[in-house]
Amino acid sequence: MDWWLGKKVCVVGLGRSGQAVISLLLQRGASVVAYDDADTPLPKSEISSYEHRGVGFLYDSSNEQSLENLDFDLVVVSPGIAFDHPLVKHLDTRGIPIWSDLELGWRETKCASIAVTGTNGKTTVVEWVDTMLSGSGIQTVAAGNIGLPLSEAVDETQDLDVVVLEVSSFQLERIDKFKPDVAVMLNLAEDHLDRHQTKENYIRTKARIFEMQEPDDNAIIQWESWQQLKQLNISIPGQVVTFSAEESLADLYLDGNFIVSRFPDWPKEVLNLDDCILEGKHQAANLMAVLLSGRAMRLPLESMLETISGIQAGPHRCEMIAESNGVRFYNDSKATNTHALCSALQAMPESPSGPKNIWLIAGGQGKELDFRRAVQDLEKRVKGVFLIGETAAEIRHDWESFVTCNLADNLVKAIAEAGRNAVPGDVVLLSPACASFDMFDSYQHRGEVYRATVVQWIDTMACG
Ligand code: UMA
Repeated sequence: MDWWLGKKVCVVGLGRSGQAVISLLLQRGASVVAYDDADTPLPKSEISSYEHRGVGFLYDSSNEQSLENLDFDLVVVSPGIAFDHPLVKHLDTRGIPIWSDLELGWRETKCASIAVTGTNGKTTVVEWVDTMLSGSGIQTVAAGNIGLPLSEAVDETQDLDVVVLEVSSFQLERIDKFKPDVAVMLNLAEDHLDRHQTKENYIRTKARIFEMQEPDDNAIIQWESWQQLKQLNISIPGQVVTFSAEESLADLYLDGNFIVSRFPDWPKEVLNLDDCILEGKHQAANLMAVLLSGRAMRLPLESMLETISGIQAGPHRCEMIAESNGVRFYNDSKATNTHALCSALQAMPESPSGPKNIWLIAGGQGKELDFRRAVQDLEKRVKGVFLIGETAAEIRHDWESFVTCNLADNLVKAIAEAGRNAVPGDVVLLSPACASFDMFDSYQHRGEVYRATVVQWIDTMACG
């Protein structure tokens, strides 16, 4: 606490994380100056309330002279602030330390931490680890990219045993001493190239989750991701354990329907997936990461299995939302990249007449990803595609040689077209492979609109 007294901190970004960071810093006695590129990032009343609490606001970051007069001990950036943001870059060249909200929150956290990163499945694994730990009597909270900024959860951590963190590549860009007791890396596929430019940059940033770990710390990593790190000569200082849905050299792997272990103190067949309510190899891999997190926390296997058997996929993740005349409608709005789309296509139920039974709705805001990576799964599973949003034309260009692609004006029309084409045994799947922000507030909003529109469309068909 004393360390913060009189320290001058610049907080960049006034979204949920920025505001949590300001509150934490004020509580610690630091003096805060805030900056946001938006003209009105907050309502006037909230700005006044911050000013009353002593927060200064920097309104013009383009004036070089006024920037020269700025003197800070520290800058804390929100995840949405890119590495090359002009103000942050300027403060960086002056040698001022720059932390992400994650670094600040972690330094102030009073309990152990499990941090989960990777391209797809992070939120799911964080939720399941949180459920499993709570089910075993461990006091925990889920925070980070999942929605609750770590800085907002800091006070709570003094009464907790462990905080389970979803960690994004954006947050890992500006860490310094961040060292989770258990670091988990799931799959690594192309994502956020609009921010990181190359897949290599993206992987290197993700790998920073292990960077400060010591030999006693636990590093849990998907086997295939580990190979990708090795190819880039990135080593992991902690104790590595691996899992894989494909490779039997991993410590936990998939053999048919069984999760199988190579640990001498665990049974060979750890879990029969028929006893779970989950579909797809990607969910099996997520379960393995959860089991290994529990193992790192020294939970007895029996108590883990008790909670895990009841676990279900969360909303917007390959979620069946309706069935009408033998057609099943799935909401996979959480799929914001090509890799997640492929996992969904592989996980969808097949029709008795064969695997090609999916009417896919995709498209949205792009992240400079390569949509062609999905063509193999599209050819195998998809009857037709309805494309929406900013990327519709680009995706049609990449896919039309492999599958019939139609442009739709919006999600409502895409659902109506897909529904009209579907026959009993078919699946209508929303799995956009894109961010949602061109048409919706978030992936959750997109999923809710999909759900409501599907229900309405089915009702109209039933009446009409
Ligand atoms: N801003 C600027 N300049 C910029 C960019 C943003 O001034 O160049 C300002 C905006 O005007 C806005 C504020 O920054 O006022 C928004 O900050 P932010 O984008 O960091 O968003 P937060 O509300 O703080 O939410 C962040 C995460 N957002 C991002 O990573 C983009 C949330 O993850 C996270 O849940 C939240 O912190 C709590 O930890 C969202 C996300 O989309 C869900 N994450 C990406 C993903 O999952 O793919 C990584």
